[in-house]
Amino acid sequence: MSNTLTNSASAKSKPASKQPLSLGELDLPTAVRRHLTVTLGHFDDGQTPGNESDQRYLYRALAISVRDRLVPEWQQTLRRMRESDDRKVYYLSLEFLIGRSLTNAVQNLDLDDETRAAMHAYGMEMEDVADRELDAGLGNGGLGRLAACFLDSCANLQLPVVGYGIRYEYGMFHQRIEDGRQVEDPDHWLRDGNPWEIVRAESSRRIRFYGRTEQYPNDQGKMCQRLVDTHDVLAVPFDMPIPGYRNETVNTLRLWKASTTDVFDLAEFNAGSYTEAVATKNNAEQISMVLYPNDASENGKELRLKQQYFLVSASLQDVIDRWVKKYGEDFSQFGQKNCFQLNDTHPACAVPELMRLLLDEHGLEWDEAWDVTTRCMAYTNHTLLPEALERWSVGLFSRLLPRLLEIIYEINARFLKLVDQQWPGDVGMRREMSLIEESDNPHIRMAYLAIVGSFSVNGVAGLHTQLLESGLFKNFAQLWPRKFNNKTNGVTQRRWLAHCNPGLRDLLNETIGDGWQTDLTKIKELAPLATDATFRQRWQSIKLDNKKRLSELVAETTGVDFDTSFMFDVQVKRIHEYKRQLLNVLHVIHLYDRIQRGETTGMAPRCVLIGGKAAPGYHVAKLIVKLINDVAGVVNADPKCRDLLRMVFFPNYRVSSMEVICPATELSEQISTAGKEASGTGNMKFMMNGALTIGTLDGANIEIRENAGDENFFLFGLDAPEVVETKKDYRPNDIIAADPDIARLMSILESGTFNRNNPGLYDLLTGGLRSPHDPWVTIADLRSYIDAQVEVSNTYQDTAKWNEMSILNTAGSGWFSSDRTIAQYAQDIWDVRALPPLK
Ligand code: B1N
Repeated sequence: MSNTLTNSASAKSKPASKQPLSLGELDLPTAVRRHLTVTLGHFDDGQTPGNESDQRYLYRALAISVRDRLVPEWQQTLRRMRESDDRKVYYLSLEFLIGRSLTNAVQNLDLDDETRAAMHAYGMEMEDVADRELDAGLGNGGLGRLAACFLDSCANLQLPVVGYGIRYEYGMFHQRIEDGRQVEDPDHWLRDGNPWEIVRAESSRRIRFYGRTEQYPNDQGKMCQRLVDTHDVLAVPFDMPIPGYRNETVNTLRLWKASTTDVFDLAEFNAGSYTEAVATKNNAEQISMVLYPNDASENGKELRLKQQYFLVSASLQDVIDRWVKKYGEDFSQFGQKNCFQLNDTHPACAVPELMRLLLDEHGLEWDEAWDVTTRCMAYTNHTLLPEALERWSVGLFSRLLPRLLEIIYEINARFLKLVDQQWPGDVGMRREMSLIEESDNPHIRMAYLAIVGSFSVNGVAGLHTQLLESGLFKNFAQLWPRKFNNKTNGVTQRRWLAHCNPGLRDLLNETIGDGWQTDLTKIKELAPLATDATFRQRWQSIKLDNKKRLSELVAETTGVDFDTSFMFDVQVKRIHEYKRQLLNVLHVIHLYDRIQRGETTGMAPRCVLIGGKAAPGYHVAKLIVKLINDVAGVVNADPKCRDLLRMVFFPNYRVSSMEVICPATELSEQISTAGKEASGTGNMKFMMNGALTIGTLDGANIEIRENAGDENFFLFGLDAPEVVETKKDYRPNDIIAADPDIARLMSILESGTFNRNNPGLYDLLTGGLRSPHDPWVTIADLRSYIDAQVEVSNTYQDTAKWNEMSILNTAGSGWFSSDRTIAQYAQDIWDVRALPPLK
């Protein structure tokens, strides 16, 4: 048998580099068999893979075979990038929450049928093989998943965008529940190898830490700065393909791994400490070892700052190196031709680092360098929570990054002159706006650094941007009103509808065509069908199938039986006080109380599912996890609840679990304290999949309600200004005493119903709820929440009505495609267009 890998006569006559690379043209079954046997050295007997380990081999063989198909388009796209003189964008992010790649590639390459058939030959379903892939969990939550959705949309729109991140050896920890408590296990996601990455050692970069700056005269006698006595680390790039949707475009996510520079400490080496010298390798590799598992809170650790600088310096060097190779040392157009989008302040060191590279390594003058820098940096803010605003101690900074600190001081000095021009003599304003927060232990305000160094500052939902402009960044918005803009988040409908909900995908394709997969505004064509009884029937039966799938997963992972005739009521997101999982639990306790008292008329049976990870050091969040598990334990064991209520804590919530959860959800819980959730993106995934939302006027909920129609959204609670007002005279104990339902549910919680053997266990939580200083004003919203849940219950029992509202939610979700969000970034901020095809 001849194939393209063996040397044919004609191939011999061509130079090797001109021979066609046709590995990707092998039919899929042949490719899989070849990789299974040759590449992986696994079973060559063609027998059905029986055990899990065999299936993992099959997964890998399939993944490599699919990757082979991506490679030619990937190379083409890289060439299109290189040959284009148009502006390019670099999305700098400490997090990319990719999840699985196989099914995404299969879908985007239109290989579904072929793959299915190839797996059948092994007696396997494609889905079961795909299930063997470990999630790439290189992110905490919304911010990291947003970065992944953005890359998908950029590839879909064929935009010249490269993602830059860190190749963490250990991603987001694995969560296990033991005696109702969260236990963290390391996530060694690379243990079986990663078929989706290609290492490019030849493009490694040197990153320099510590040391000191020194003045020296350059060739022209000009005094310049340089760093000496640094401790260096190598950044090695690993590239991952980001396939566009059936458009012959494959973009790149470049992830940096830290490694030793291989230049051993010679003194130590010669002193015979060979092993010690080799062991320094370990030290260098710490930098990319583990993702910090804190969502929306900073921690001030030196290693985290090292990670940030490591990412930023490697990526900027990479871009500048390519620039110099193409255009030489002329940087006059660099700002017009490049744009760096900073995903929160985590990569904000990019501002002083680009300055350093331009000043110290490429000889630009300050004004020129500043002009270039402020033309190409753009900053996205993702949170208003004060505890998440990054500040780095000047002491730490001066040790780790001495030259960067000098540059930051200079940026600040010049900036404060501008402040003085705007507000002459106003020392209070200088203090407030300074990049340095003065105290005994001064800190650098990274958000201010990012604002001063960027030409664009954006929030992630309408309300969030308004609050930034009127609150947190008020002075800056006054100084530079045109810098500020809103870009409401979105999610990719290809993963979060087409892939995760194949039943609904097929129904949509059949009724409105498949154009929505690349243009979600088309989904509004569904709206007229909301009143069509047969269509509603089909809609409902798809939901039921999805509920069955989730119910099986719940049974497998928790042993709890989720009755698919009940309403599926879901809250999945990081566990955080501001997200108010406690409010949800209080409502469940209220239902439990009603059931105990036999007051169940009008109550729609529910399965309540809560999932999410707590930051390992966040004590209160971990206690909330314990409470959820304890309440679930009591509810599920109570025969009186049997026909009306079930509850689970879903363990180890991650991207691949959301792919099963969101298509099955009927009620989406988006119940944060108004003004606290910057946007939310889970809310959008649920809406797309036909869930109705019960929510506050917070983040993107406001826009969800506008797009679904007020009548198709269960609104409750205080709005953001009312929360501020309420806090001035907040007396939760009075509210509890005055409302019998609330008084009763609190007394059930406080009497030890859920902690029989552990009195006082929840005092911290109940004390918080009763405190006049509770920042989340949970009790203030409880009555309104309970009432809205009654509304939900009543509506659910009118099946036709519920389905109509569900259809209208999906039909209204067109605005929430990340394709729309990215088109806005491309237009308003980046000023970039689609890559032209190769000439
Ligand atoms: O970013 C998401 C938003 O939809 C969410 O509302 C918002 O909470 C989330 C420090 C964060 N904000 N800040 C973070 C993550 C990791 C970390 O170390 C902060 N995450 C958000 C997307 O815009």
